[in-house]
Parts: sequence; structure tokens; C-alpha cells
Amino acid sequence: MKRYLNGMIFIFSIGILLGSCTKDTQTNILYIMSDDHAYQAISAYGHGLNNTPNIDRLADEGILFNNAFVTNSICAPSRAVVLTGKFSHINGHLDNSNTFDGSQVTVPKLLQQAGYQTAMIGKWHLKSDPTGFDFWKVLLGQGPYYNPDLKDTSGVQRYIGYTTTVITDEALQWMDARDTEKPFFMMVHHKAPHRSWMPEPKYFSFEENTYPVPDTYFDDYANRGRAAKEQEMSVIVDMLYGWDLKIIHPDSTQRPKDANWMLGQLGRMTPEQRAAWDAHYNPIIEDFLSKDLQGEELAIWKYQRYMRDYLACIQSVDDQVGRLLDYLDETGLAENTAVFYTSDQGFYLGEHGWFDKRFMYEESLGTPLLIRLPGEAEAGSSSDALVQNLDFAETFLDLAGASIPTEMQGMSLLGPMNEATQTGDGIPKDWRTSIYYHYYEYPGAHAVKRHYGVRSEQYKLIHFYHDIDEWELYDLEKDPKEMMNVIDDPDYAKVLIEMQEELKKLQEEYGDSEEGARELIPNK
Ligand code: SGN
Ligand code: CA
Repeated sequence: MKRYLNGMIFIFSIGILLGSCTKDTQTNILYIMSDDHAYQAISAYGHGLNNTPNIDRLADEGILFNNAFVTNSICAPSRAVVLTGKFSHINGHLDNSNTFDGSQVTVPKLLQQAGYQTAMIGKWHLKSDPTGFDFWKVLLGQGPYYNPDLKDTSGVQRYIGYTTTVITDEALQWMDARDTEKPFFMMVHHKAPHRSWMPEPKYFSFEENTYPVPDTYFDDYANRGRAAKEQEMSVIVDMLYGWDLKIIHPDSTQRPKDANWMLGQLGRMTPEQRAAWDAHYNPIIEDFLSKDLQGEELAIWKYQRYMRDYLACIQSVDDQVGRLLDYLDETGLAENTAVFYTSDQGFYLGEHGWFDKRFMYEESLGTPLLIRLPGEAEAGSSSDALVQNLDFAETFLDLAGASIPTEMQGMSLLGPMNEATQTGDGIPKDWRTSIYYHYYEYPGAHAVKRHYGVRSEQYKLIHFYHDIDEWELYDLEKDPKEMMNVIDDPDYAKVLIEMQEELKKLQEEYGDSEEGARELIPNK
């Protein structure tokens, strides 16, 4: 309703008086997306792992989405979905090996047409140069944690500093220099907290923290299928000593090749950065090598090492979100700027013994989503609506008062935002009751098999295919940690039929099928 009234005022003011869009009537959009940021690692989500006061501000002053999901839990495909408002099989970006077709219709292009000034700063990862942005400055590929090379229309330049800070510096500079006569749309994409989790010295102190080990950390995957058993994303088995755990053996003959990858990253550092790094990690390495940990002790040590570095990287992201929010406050922009915080997907923090993402299981299907926009979302509100990154493009266009192309496949989030209150569930009457998912990157890193599926409020049905043909069904109410595949349980026979029908309905609606997918990615 609020939106409707705003829309009416908007139409009258521009249609009758001006005939064109003006700054006062169009909402600025600041979209902040980090990489691999688990919702479990945002304190507003209440998991008690860490404290992210700046990101939490968006929930305190806006809305927190409890059921935000991606359509394909992997970096570049997720970005392509956000830009196009279309599933991977339509926008053509199925996995990280693809090159984005920048000639297609994207949300920044439509916002430009609606009078916006558009900017993209940080991790891009789509291979082709950005299109639809008046200004862009992006990392090369995955980008490093220290002293990043950034590419813009004039070429590539190295920036000295911690990447999370450098990206924010660039974002602030662009906001300061922008044309204030126009509304803006800015995407700020962090590299952090993507592997290999290299903190800034300010947060080396996280080494003193001890984190609760998830109760599924030693999961043996009983009652589940081959996909869960055959993955290669186990903290205990697959984490690399040099690259992930920062153990560089002093004797170079005892270093596995991933130690050299880490040394390559350290080689980018200034002497001061390197000295601070070594002063912190050398005692950790010495201590580890002196102990000869085995079995459960070693498994727990790996978990703690992982969490300390991962959460330290997030603390820097939180600080830098704070800088952007302060800037909006100081310049009076906060009132008329929608601020989004999300990640390109969720991440495992030791649940099922894992790191990484990809699976349609909760931790990686889910992604954090917090939005602040005074007048549209009540402060401190939350929504249980099933929403997806597929919905962002439509939301941006709705905020701009621009028309939404019918080919786009999501739904504007202004519905749930307007519906949500501090006590209500924030689900509009006509909202979707299930979401669709499809993951393709197999064979590939971490060996997660191809799969697609449907998730409703209570159930999840998944089909793993390609070199396997296995179905899984979970009752999320009784089994929120997804430890029991009930596909063969007669008590769930009726649920299974309903979920199969739902899956078919969604595949028809979105124009996807297993056969179609097999054609899109021939056997690698
Ligand atoms: C790299 C990482 C993987 C990660 C992918 C995709 N390996 O390949 O662990 O799953 O990126 O991540 S690393 O040895 O290079 O760190 S994504 O977020 O970009 O999709
Ligand atoms: Ca990612």
C-alpha cells in the first residue's frame, strides 16, 4: 500500500508536472554483496557466532529475510541471476566456466534508461567486461585479499591496501563524485570472505577465539545418498594446509603445492604487510608443527583455524559496511537510499563437516538478505517469505518506478517489505509457496553432483543426476539439519507426490528440464 501511494504520487508528479524522472522521486540503490558470507555469520540471524553491528543495523532499521535463497549456489551464476532476473538456463551462465553474455538485457541497463547513474565496484567474476554501468572498477577473476589489481575502462592498476577497504574507498569516491542530479544504482561486491580467508592485521586477534563445533561436524552421511558422501568439501579431509590453514612448513621440501599458492599471495604484500603477517602466523605454524595432532584433535584444530580466519575476514566487511552507512547518514542520503546486504550464496561453517557451498541443502541454498529503506520496510521487521536472488532485479526496477520486463522470472520484494512488521510474518497473500533450484558445475571443484529441486516451507525434494540418479526428500520441520532422506519412507508417500507435482509445475513455469540441462552442458 505504501508503495502504491508512493507510485501514485510519483506518476502525478512526473507525468503531469515534469514529464521526466527527478532525483527526489526515485530511490537510490546501494547493493552490497559479499562472497561466500554464510547467514550463520551475521549476528542479526541469531546464531551467536560473531558480532556484526554494522550489517545488523540494516535489520534494526529495516527488514531481515529469514528465507532468502539462491537459484544456483555458485559465484558467477549467482551474479548473472542478479543482473538479469532470470534463471541460469535462460541467462546462459550455468557455472563458473562460462563467459557472461553482456549484450543481453540487464538491470543496470534498464536503470540507465530510467534515468539512473550506475556503478559496479569490486568482484565481478563474469569474464566479459561489465555492460550497463556508467562506471566500473572490478577485480580480476577472484581477486586477492591484499593489494588488488582493479580493472576499469582505462586498464588495470594495482592498489595498495586490504581489498575489502580498497573496494569501499572506491565506492565512497564514486558516490562523492557522482552527478547528484540523478539517482544512483551502485553495486559494491566484496571478495571477502571467499577462500583462502586472509584477515587484515586488525583482526589477527580472532586467533584467541574458540567457536562451538557444529553437532553435525562429524557427519557420516548415513541416511543420505552418494552425492553427500562423494563431495570433496570436507574441512577434515579436503582443507589444504598451506592455502586454507596457513601452515607453511619452514622446510621448503615439506611443502605441498598449495603452500606455494599461499606464498604467491604473500608475495603481493608490502614488506610491512608481510612482517605483520609473519609475526602472527609463524608462532601458529611453530605451535602446530610441535604438536603432531591426530584424529579428533586435529579435526577440531582445523575447524577452529578455519573459523578464526573466516570470521576475521567478515569483521572487516562489517567495518566497511559501516563506512558506507556513515557516509549515507552524513550526506543525508540514508532516507532515500535502499541499502541491500547479501552474499552470492550461503556457505558451510562446518555443518555436515563442510566448507564451500553448491548443494541445495539449507546452508548453501540460503543466503543472507537485509534491506533498509525508510518508508518501505518497518525498522526491526522480518519476513518469512520464500525469496530468491532472482527477485533482486525486479525489486530494483520497482524501486526506480521502471517497468519490469515480462521475461524476468522473479517477484519484486517490495511486497514482503511492505507486508512485514516486527511481529508479522511478512508474507503477502499472493506470494510464491515454493522455490526452484538448479546446480550444474560437475565435474568440478568440490565434486558436488548436478542437481535440481524444489523447496517449500516444510519440504525439500532434490534430484541428483548426470552420473547418478538419486532422489532425496527432507522434512525441514522435523529434520531442519537434513540428516534423514525420507524418499523411501511410506509415511511421506503423499508428500512425495505433492512435491514431484510442484517440481514439475515450477520447471514448466520457468522453462527448465533435466533434458534441457543435458543439452546445455554436454558431458565434460
Ligand atoms: C575457487 C576455490 C573453490 C571455490 C570456487 C568457486 N578454490 O575455485 O574452493 O568453490 O573458487 O567459488 S581456490 O583453491 O581457488 O580457493 S566462487 O564463490 O567463486 O564460486
Ligand atoms: Ca561465492
